[in-house]
Parts: sequence; C-alpha cells; structure tokens
Amino acid sequence: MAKIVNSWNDWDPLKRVIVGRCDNSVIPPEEPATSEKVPVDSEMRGMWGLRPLATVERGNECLENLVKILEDRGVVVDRPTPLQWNQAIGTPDFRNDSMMTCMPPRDILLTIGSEIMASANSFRCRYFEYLAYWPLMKQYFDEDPEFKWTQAPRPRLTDASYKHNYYDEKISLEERLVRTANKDFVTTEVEPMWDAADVMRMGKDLFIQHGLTTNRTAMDWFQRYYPEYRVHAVNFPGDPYPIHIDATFVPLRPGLIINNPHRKLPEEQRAIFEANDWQIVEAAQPAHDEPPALCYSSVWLSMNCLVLDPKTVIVEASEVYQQEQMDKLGMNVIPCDLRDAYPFGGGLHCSTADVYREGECLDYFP
Ligand code: ABU
Repeated sequence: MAKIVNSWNDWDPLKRVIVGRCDNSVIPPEEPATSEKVPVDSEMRGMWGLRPLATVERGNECLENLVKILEDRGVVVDRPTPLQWNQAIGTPDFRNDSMMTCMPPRDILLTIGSEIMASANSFRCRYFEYLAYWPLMKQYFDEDPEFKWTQAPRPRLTDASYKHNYYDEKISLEERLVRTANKDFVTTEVEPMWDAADVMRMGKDLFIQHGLTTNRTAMDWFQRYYPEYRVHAVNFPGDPYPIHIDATFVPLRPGLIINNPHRKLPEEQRAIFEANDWQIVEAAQPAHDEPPALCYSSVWLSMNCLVLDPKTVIVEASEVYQQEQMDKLGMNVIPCDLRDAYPFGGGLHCSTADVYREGECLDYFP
C-alpha cells in the first residue's frame, strides 16, 4: 500500500491535491459569524439562496482550468462530493436555514504530515461541509496505512460562541481597524474555533492568524495537540476583515514570503523571520479595484497563489502585477484563469487542499 498523504508546508513539490467544486453553492443566510465578514456595502448583504446556475457553471469551468494545469504537470487531482447545500441544518445547539458550498477546501482541511484534520469552523453554515470530503478521506484511509483521519473537536456554536451586538452596520472602517488592532473579534473564547486557511504550515512551526474566523483558544488547543511543534499567533492590524492568512502572508519557498502591504506583520512578530534570514517582501498591487460580483473576499486574492515547487507558482491569469513580481523573485509563473471562481470562496490556494508534497518536517526557525 502506498503513502498517499504527506505535506509539511506550502512549497515542497506538489504531487497530489484536492480541488473544490462549485456545484449547488449557496449564499448563506446571515448568522452571527458571517454578518461581520460581509462588508456593509457588499451587494450580498441581506441576500441569500442558491447562487445563479450560470455563475456555478462558470466557476466550475475555472476550476477545470486549474485541474488541467495540475494534471498536465503530473499532479494527481481529487475532487469532493458536493451535497445539496441549500438544506436547513440543525444540532442540539443551533438551527441554520442553509449550508454553503464545498469551495474552498483550504478552509476545511488541514494537512500536517500524514494527518488531514477537518477544522472547527465558526460559521454555522459550514458545520457539515466536511461531509463533502469524507469519501476522499475514506479512500485515503483504505489506501494509505499511515494516513491519520482526524476531526478537530466540534464547536457547539451556541449563542455563547459569539459576541452579540458585535456587528454594527454603522461602524466605520477606522473603528474596524481599531478592533483588529485590539484583537477584538466576533468570536468569544468559550471553545476552539478555527478555519484551516488561518494556519500557515512551516515544518515544525505553525503560524496561525487570530481574526474573525480563528480564536485564541484554538491556538491553545493546537499547542496542546501538537506539543512537538511551535505554535505562533500572528495578527495583521491593517486588515479590517481579518480572515485567512493566505491573502496576507504567503511563503513562496524557504526564506521568502510575500506580505500584503496593507496588512503588514507587526515588527515584534517579524523577529523570528528576520533572525532566521527570511526575506519578507511586499506583495504586488492587485490588478483589479474590486472583487468580482457576489464575492466575499478582497482584491488581495491576487496574492493567493498555488506554489507547485520552490521554483514554480500558479498565479491568476489577470493578475499581471503579481505575475511580474513572481517572475522577478525568480519563480516560473503559470497563469490560470480562475477569477470567476473567486465568489465561491477564494483564489488558487483557497480552492485547493494539499494531499501530498514531497519532503519532510524540517525546522526552518532553529
Ligand atoms: N479566503 C481568503 C480571503 C482573504 C481576503 O478576503 O483578503
């Protein structure tokens, strides 16, 4: 039986990956955790229900572009099994009128070595999203005797998990930034809550963004679960809607990271990188002034790239400035037309989850 699951970081040579699907995707109804994330002037505010079929088909076409690029380079691509996402859900603790999607996988699955762990998301509408990946998990479990199939402790997501009256449509951008600087987010600390896309894996070190989707109790949980790793909480005070590290702080290879110039890593948190001779470079400007229609994410999906190996990176095809910068940084750039998949939850990194990268667990910060 072969080893199927192995990945310690985002840059070692990629051999097997999961790519999401847009089928049956829903704009979810507002709930405590999502209200804060949707910008007040977004056309999505107050809207919910199945996404228009033409956009689903176009989003899937974009994901097929990515699949083709990967398969042409010999990467094995696995796909989730979408559910009928427009179903009401309930647990003993909450009810929600709908689920969301199985895009993007990066928010749900965290691969560390031979373990893939389903996350503990704070959005109620994402509570059962892991089910779309369970057929793949079962397959890996049957075929790889070393595969560790894990589910993080399921949060209860009762009303106690959220600060009520946190969302206020009148709040200014400046006040949002003060909240970020004060690490005042919509989730409470009653239980660990985290999205896998808030975790940056770097061998023996995990850098985890504290923001709207991941709380401090999650960091504590990670440190206890992985006592042999070093868990670092990171914050990006310039981000009014801090969610997911992969449009903010993106490693390209050992020693090189691009950082969103509007969301700089604070000086004291840079120390560990500088002490170990890592270069932190400001990412190029996005090519677009606005995200596409019905998109939750910011224009900074420009830097949400998929590194295939330390010399090769896939960048969205219209993001010409980011491509140019990658080229100057010594990367071979493969453009991929993916922008119309952004509304389903993200860019190239978001749309994927690592299954196998060559390499082992190294200490990059000795
Ligand atoms: N899922 C990444 C979104 C980050 C951003 O909106 O900038």
